[in-house]
Amino acid sequence: MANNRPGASRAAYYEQIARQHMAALWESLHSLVPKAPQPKARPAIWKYAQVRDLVMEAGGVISAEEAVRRVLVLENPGLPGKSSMTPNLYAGLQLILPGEIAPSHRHTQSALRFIVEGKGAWTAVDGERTTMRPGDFIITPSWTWHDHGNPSMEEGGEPVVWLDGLDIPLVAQMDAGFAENYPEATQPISRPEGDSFARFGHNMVPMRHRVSDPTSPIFSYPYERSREALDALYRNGELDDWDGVKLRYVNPATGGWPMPTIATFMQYLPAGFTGRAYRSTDATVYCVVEGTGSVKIGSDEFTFEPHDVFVAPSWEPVQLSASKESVLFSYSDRPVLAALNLLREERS
Ligand code: 1HN
Repeated sequence: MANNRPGASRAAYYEQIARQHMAALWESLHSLVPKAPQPKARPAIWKYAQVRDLVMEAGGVISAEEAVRRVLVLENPGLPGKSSMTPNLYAGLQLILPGEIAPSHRHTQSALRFIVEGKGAWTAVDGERTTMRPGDFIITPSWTWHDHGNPSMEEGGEPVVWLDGLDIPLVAQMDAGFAENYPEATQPISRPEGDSFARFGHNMVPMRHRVSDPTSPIFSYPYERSREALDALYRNGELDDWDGVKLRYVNPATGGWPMPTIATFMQYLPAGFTGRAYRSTDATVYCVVEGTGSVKIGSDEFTFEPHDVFVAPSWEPVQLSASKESVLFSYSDRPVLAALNLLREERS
């Protein structure tokens, strides 16, 4: 005697169960358990030429001190109001002007900085400062104190812009967000600049180092080193049909990812390269370092130039082409997918 009620009374029945905070699974089963990922996030690009002036204008709208972090959030057009680039990851462009300090705080969210434009600003993490240069990749692991600063104009400071990548939506989904402010604007510095790189940045680790931490003991991965490695590999004949020359950043103490929730990569595409299509269940945010080219993501196609940011949602095929030799930085939620046995990839 199933379906023995007219449509109108079925709707009335749904209203009745809703009053008891119940819902009919049979109305949503298909979308709850899709045959393949149905990302709400959309392929999208932020052209730096179109947003740069607005980022710089933010410097006149609010000080770093008042804003705490002067950031324009890059919000995926398919996830409006969610401050999210992908279901798990956040992206934003942060500006710090000469003489400014972004005050010290810490939170359970993990953060990365990828330096887009300008040099000489610093970020302090866990008692050590590191100077920013374009193309550098800097991490702020979960629950580490961090503050940013920029030398004054007289000391040669210039506006610095970087891409922030955080696992904010993931941590929100887990209801695991905690944060606190440091009582002073800047944290005390306990080690000279370069100390962590000297300990861990040269394929060696201190003699009695014990891994006690899932995050990398290196805070800054200088562009110079990554670029040099990609260059040497290309000269040696390395070239993958899908990726060009692609390396992943590593926690030198474990061989794992620099942070437990975010994977980072850098890849080189020679001029004239047309890659084959690739898709995976990790969603990836790209930032163009050098070069020009185009990218097909699902049914969208974008041309890219230096400093552009684009996003490839889960399971959308990605195909990269370079008109000039190009270098792309990227980050994704791959460690999370992998840890949960949800990582799938397809290279076609
Ligand atoms: C944060 O702490 C920073 O430390 C940047 O620079 C962006 C977005 C949301 C929450 C915390 C930073 C952030 C953030």
